[in-house]
Amino acid sequence: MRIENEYLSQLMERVVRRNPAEPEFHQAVREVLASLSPVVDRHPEYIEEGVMDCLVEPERIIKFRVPWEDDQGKVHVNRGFRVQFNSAIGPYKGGLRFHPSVNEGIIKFLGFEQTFKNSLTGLPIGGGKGGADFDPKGRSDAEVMRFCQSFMTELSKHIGPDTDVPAGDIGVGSREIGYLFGQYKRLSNEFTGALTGKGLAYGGSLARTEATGYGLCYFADNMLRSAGRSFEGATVVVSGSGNVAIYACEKATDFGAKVVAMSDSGGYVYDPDGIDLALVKELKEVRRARISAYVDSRPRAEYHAGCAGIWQIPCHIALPCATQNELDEGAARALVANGCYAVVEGANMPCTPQATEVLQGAGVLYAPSKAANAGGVAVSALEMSQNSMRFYWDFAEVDEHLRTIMRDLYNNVAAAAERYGRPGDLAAGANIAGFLKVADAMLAYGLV
Ligand code: NDP
Ligand code: 2IT
Repeated sequence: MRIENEYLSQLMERVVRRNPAEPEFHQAVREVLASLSPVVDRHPEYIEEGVMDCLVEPERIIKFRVPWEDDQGKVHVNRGFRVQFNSAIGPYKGGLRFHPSVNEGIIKFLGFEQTFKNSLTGLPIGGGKGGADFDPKGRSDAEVMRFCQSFMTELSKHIGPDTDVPAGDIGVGSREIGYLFGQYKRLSNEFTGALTGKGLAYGGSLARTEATGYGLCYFADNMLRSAGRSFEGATVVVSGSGNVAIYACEKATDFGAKVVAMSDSGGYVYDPDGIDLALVKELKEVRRARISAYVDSRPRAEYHAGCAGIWQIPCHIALPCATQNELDEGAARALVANGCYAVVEGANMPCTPQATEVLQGAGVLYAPSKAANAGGVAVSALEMSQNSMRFYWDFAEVDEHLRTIMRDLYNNVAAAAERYGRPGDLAAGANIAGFLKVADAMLAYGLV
């Protein structure tokens, strides 16, 4: 991906040099800088005032040891991170990921993306991300609790309702948030909204569980309609079977689509009759089982080991909702060849740059993650509002806010693309619109 502006191109070289061995971070920064060339050409003050240099450097990185004891009394030591990327427009906000693949570069890419995503929601939240290289798979509840308590013992020193408000991401769902919040409350001796995604019994918001997947489909619905299409009657493939994938499947089905495939890191299921979502929820949310168990109760469905094959299934709309770089160039070519007309990113950065190029080159409607999956963090911000008010809205009210936020977000992104000479390029539009608000706040502060 070429960065036209000379200064930004050199800045990119510095980013690569100063952050060695962090390919995901380089990928995320390059993609943003490539679309900001027309902006800085028109507004050189963003370069002259140091905004661009500050933007690619996290305000703070916290890195810590997380010792914990398993059920046999054996001690394990994991690595914990919190990257507080940018607080120009609000307290740092973003999820925590527990997965063995987590490292500083991954958290930096996620924190960088989060800054623009949070700006796009229109709500007052800055960008942050955290996590640990801990693998919750196969661990007992007691082990997960001890890990979360140890993790929060350090993290609690750095967060707070007006400073930094973490939430869930891969491997961090309602169980983990419960343990983390319980420990935060105990250490701080305060009941404040320092985390979101909380359970409904202790300060959570209705519709937060559904928000990322529902918001994804609300965004997609706006995008599809503007192109004279809709979910109605469409065949959809969803990768992943976690929080985002499940509620994307639910809303796409509500909108009249048939979802025929879902996956996990072991493989994918193809169900020609349409995915039985109640069964997926039972397997994933209750039993924490593998997706392969789906075919035990659905004899017409097929299980295939390995994730990549899911993109070979013919579909009209693809919703990658598992992880970064899960959809590569070959997968994009297969989607195009099979008549896919929309790819809407539920996961963060699920398409490789080459895949995005193939999709956009073929005229596929492409919705980048920082716009399309912003519904989750948007409802997290609404959870913060409700916590501050010490009040709750009902499901319909939160859902209505979410619909409005995703509609406005789509319009804002499409308009920014148009304004900067890239009509229809929602990836450029998202980068530009997300950037402008953050950059103008940074300009207003002077050098900080
Ligand atoms: P979950 O942990 O609930 O689910 C993750 C799903 O993706 C699981 O099915 C998991 O399979 C699969 N997966 C994870 N890693 C890999 C991998 N390396 N290869 C293949 N499959 C993998 O996470 P979420 O649903 O919350 O998150 C999914 C994506 O959405 C992530 O990119 C996340 O950053 C993004 N996101 C999440 C938001 C949220 O509110 N939760 C908001 C916005 C974006 P397995 O169980 O086998 O590991
Ligand atoms: O990537 C994301 O936007 C999230 N994991 C949700 C973050 C949040 O603070 O709700």
